[in-house]
Amino acid sequence: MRILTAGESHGECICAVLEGFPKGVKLSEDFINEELKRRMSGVGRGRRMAIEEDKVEIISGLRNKVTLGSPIAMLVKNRDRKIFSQKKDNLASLSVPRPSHADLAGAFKYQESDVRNILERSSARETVARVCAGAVCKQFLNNFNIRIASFTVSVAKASSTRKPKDTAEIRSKTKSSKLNCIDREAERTMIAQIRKAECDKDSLGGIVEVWIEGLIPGVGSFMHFDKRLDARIAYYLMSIPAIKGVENGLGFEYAKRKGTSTHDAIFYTPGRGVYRKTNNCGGIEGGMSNGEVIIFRAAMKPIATLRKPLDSVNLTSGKAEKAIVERSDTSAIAACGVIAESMAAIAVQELFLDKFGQDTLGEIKANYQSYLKTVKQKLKRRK
Ligand code: EPS
Repeated sequence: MRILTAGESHGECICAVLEGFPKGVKLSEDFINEELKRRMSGVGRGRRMAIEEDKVEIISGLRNKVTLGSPIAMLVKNRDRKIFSQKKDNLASLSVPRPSHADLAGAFKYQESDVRNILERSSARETVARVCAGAVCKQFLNNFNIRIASFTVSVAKASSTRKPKDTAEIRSKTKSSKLNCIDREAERTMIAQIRKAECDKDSLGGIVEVWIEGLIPGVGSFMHFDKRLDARIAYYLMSIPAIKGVENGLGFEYAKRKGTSTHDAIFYTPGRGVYRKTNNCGGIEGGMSNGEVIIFRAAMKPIATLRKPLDSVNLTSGKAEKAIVERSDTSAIAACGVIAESMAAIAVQELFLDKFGQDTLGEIKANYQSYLKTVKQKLKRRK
């Protein structure tokens, strides 16, 4: 399966194409729209979200709501479209790059002095396409009872230590949250921090946690580096704009511990089969799912655009100036969780298809069932 996205922040639309998506999967457009709505919400989002009404149009790959195996193309129209018409757009040139944005490196790379030509594509608006693709993959994974959920762990220094039991708890608790949070008390502090940052014309980052539940052991592979499940998920999470760190399981904390007290010991009873009492490695060993819940964290830096801009340089005149001030978010942490879920869904589906086949859902289900039998037989033999 391959995924491509296209579109500029203020172009006609944002698009996603999924090639190699299996035939026979029933897709709900409503579900994709619910996911898009989740991406738009959350305290700290900017005025653009009040303009847009992100709704997907599926323009190929389906017949009677069921996938054909042909490329699935989706588009979401931008209401705030200004560029890419045949007419001259009258958008002012932007010559002073924002520190921490793609502006300066992009201007070097594409030999530009107008960073408008860089920021249109580097804008996090592109994540609309990823959420569409992720929502399609989630619906495929649903056939195998694989559930994906996320929650906000922290905003700046305000953090929650609450651990959920499972994805069902994450879903039910985050549903009514304004910040994709499972901890109401911590959420209040997080919201207060965002409100303060808004007043201070500042921006904030945070940490999100993603849970993937129900994946059977053996998805991903140690046979080659690019087939490792942890590597694939980390790569895709790292590709989300503003992400600066990714952890699996205990992550960086693991490095401080001793092996004897931290590795997840293996137990067996005839009733339960093989099981673990801990999940410090976050559901992945040797680049493969081990049957435990898969847990990742992603750290988002503060949004690059500041209403109290930092020092920069005018690329046309070479003179010192304050960076450009564009409309932006104060915090996009709630959206980040939804996007992280989407990227995790894409990564998991890719390696799931590597193991169980690509063409039709029926074939993949048959392969899955026969593999499941061998896993169960192995457990029985140990009785
Ligand atoms: C975003 C749309 C953008 C920004 C934000 C996310 O819209 P506009 O630039 O018109 O305000 O609000 O993008 C960025 C933070 C960025 O750095 O580009 C969206 O749809 O998520």
